[in-house]
Amino acid sequence: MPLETPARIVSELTSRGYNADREAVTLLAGADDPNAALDAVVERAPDEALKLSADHVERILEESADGNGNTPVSTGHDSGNNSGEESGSPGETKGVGSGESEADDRANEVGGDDSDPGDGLIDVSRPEESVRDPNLDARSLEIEGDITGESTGTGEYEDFVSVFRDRFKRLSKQLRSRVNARPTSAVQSMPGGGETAIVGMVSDIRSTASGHWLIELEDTSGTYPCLVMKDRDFADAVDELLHDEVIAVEGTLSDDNDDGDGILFVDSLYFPDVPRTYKPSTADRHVQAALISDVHVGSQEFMADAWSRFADWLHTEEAEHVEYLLVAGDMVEGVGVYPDQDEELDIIDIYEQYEQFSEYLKEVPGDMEILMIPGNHDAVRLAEPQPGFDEELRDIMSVHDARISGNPSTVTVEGVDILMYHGVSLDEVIAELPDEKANYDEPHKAMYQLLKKRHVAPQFGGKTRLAPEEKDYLVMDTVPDVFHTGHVHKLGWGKYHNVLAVNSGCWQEQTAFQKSVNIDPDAGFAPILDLDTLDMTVRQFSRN
Ligand code: D5M
Ligand code: FE
Ligand code: ZN
Repeated sequence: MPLETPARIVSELTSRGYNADREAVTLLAGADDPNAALDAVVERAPDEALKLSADHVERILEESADGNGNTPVSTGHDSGNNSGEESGSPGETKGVGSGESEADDRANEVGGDDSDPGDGLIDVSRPEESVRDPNLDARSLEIEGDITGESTGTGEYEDFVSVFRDRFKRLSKQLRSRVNARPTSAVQSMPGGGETAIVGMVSDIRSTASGHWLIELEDTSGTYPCLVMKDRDFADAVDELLHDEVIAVEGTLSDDNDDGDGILFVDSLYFPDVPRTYKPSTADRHVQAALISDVHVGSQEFMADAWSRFADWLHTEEAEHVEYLLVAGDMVEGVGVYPDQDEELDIIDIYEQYEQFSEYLKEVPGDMEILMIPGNHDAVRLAEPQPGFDEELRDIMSVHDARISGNPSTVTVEGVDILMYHGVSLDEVIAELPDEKANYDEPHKAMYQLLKKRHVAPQFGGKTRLAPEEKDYLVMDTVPDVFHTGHVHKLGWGKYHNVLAVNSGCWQEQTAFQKSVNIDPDAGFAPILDLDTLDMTVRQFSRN
């Protein structure tokens, strides 16, 4: 097998039972004959060594250059060896500024910038410069809100009651500080014409014959009908409502209220929302994270070349600060996820799919901190929250000590809270809301809606399956600094009340189904996040 790229060298070394530090890999990639160099290096590795050092590689290369070794290997000083097919030149897109507007959208600015010289190319003539020297002590990655091992749900009716009670309790707490709400049972006996507020879960939304909106709000004591007149300036907020989300309304009770069939005329409507003044936390040093998802290994449309170019780029000096890799689900294509999916499978066994995924993961630099959560194609329960993979799959994916957590999870990376959620509910938000509020071309706008509702999957009973648990893992108790999703296979990012929302695209070309419904995926891009500034750069590894 040809060994022109660092990624292939890493994978070859791993298959022979070795890891190597980044500098060692770069040196091998720059050798005149990387195959021979690798053989020599492995053959003469110290007995106890599991990780090959740059010193060791350098020694072997020098010896052979001196004529002492019997294999013709040396560091290359021309660019002939390493600029083969696989070393692409990823385009860089414009970064997102730290705009203060509510929706600082920068979607669809992606496009390869071919004039960017040497972008992503491994410069074999200066191998020592493409060496990274990560400060491992400065790293930190903590996980919160992980359902894995905590699931108590039995699927019984009582569990649905408790999960909805918990959702209501926690989201109503966020709203109660803003309105002076009374329970619906108390509102019922208030005199007509009075003012009050209600915090409730949306149980029904209907338009009336005259074009007004009737919203039924439910709390733990009952339900109450609330009327939003069509000419009110907040009437278009009704378009954003989903069933089962928790909101607050303030208004005036109808004159006949204490007759028993009163109604609240709504004067204002509140979402739990993110405060406009929210100040995200940032890392104390310049360090970056690659936010990706939807790799779909095992699918005939998985883009192996783009992936390898991405992995190669991670080995370059340009990527030396990319120390974290966060994967928001759909590692593999899975089996039986959608009708007729098997016709497009490259690997039909789910375990083999994970084994192959793991091979691709090996191409990534060994020093990176990796965190993965499952998606709807992965081999865990479909209902959310999804626990992280079982032991058998963890074993298969143990490459580079990757960490695994449930969907959703909040991961705090050097002080930055990143809420990772695969994103199945985005399909629902996009289907239910008007186009300008949520659409596939601007997936971050649908994410803004989830932030506004402070819940990653508000609506029950639609596309998103919910597993009833004692507590609702899908509520956003605290505001994340970054919200990272995938699933819709579209790239888009922007800031909502200073929170960066990123949907990360995919590594799978358009499938037959996607073609039939006109989904045009953004495939082969890697959004790179500066953890110290929360600025974003998107790199393209696909060729178009
Ligand atoms: O889903 C990728 C995107 O495509 C996501 O928006 C759902 C949609 N999708 C893909 N296949 C189907 C089928 N067969 N029915 C409905 N929606 C579909 P992913 O789950 O990552 O493949
Ligand atoms: Fe996917
Ligand atoms: Zn998905």
